[in-house]
Amino acid sequence: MNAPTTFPTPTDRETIAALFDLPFTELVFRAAEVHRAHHDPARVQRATLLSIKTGGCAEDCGYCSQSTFAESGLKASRLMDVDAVLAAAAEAKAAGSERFCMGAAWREPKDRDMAAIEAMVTGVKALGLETCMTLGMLTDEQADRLAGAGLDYYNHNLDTSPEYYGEVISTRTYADRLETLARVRRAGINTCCGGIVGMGETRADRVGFLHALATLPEPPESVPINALVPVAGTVLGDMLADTPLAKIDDIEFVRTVAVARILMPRSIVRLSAGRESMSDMTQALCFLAGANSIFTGDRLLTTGNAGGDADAALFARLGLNADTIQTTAGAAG
Ligand code: SAM
Ligand code: DTB
Ligand code: SF4
Repeated sequence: MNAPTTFPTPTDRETIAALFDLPFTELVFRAAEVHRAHHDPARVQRATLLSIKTGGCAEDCGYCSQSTFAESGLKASRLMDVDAVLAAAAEAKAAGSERFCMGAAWREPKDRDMAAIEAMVTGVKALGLETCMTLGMLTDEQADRLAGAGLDYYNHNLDTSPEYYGEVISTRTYADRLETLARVRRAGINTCCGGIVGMGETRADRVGFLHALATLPEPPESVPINALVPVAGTVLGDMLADTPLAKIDDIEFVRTVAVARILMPRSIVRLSAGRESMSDMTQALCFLAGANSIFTGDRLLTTGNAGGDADAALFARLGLNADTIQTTAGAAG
């Protein structure tokens, strides 16, 4: 048997573009090799999302149902009570989830909300779950407070390439995003940073997006790859309905996951939003190409998700997370 071939991890756009251009089977094969060298290929982490503050957001992200610029009909609500959040987390834990991700539709948190946010972090951790928060831009002081509460991960996405960003969002810049990511890092919190494909970006933008992630001062520990969930009343959701924008091709989506895996070998790559409209086979290809986390449960933040029963059936069908199965896994981490 031949020893696995190793390829250096590329950090320039040309080499990353060349990876995307590989024959599909060769690209997935290389990604699977990288995956096996660093992770157990038969284990997929389950994370659960909760929208702790929904709607009424001042940002104009063209994909988002929660922006005040969208006409999605979503009713804005206030920050949830700590007890209600902890009850939802306990349910997620009982359903087998490992990480609990709390999302707020804020441009940035207000200092008056920070005490409740800290209580959510400590309470969810006490249940034995990993904690993740996504609250928008942070000051240094807010990042330190989250770290002090014991927050494990902060999600803050770059979303797309620096070149395409302005086509999707005008109320903040790529540099703003990078600044918050640096604050999170400096505070000692793990970063969860990824983006969305299928927003009308080109292959070159997907190259630029993954290049930006992989060349951060330190690669993100978690990399969510979302497929656009079209929401009526949002700029991008309406473009998809009126067909100037086509749904991302499944093969191109798997290629994106595979390149992310190759560029960030040790990170958790999460097959995030968009699974509801993906076949089991496409999801299986994503797992083969190195995705090793999903959002489970029947809701994401405001849109539907495949749900616990569907996920249990998928995992059983694919033999994932069956503790009895021995694999040729490398050490995780
Ligand atoms: N307000 C915070 C922020 O934007 O950083 C946190 C919540 S926001 C909803 C978290 C992420 O969800 C966004 O960065 C985006 O990548 C993703 N997202 C939002 N709407 C989406 C959609 N319709 N389809 C796919 N991903 C979406
Ligand atoms: C991420 O990258 N995907 C999650 C999480 N981070 C917070 C959010 C997906 C949201 C999908 C649209 C919705 O349900 O509103
Ligand atoms: Fe607000 Fe986040 Fe939605 Fe953008 S993605 S509109 S920042 S909730």
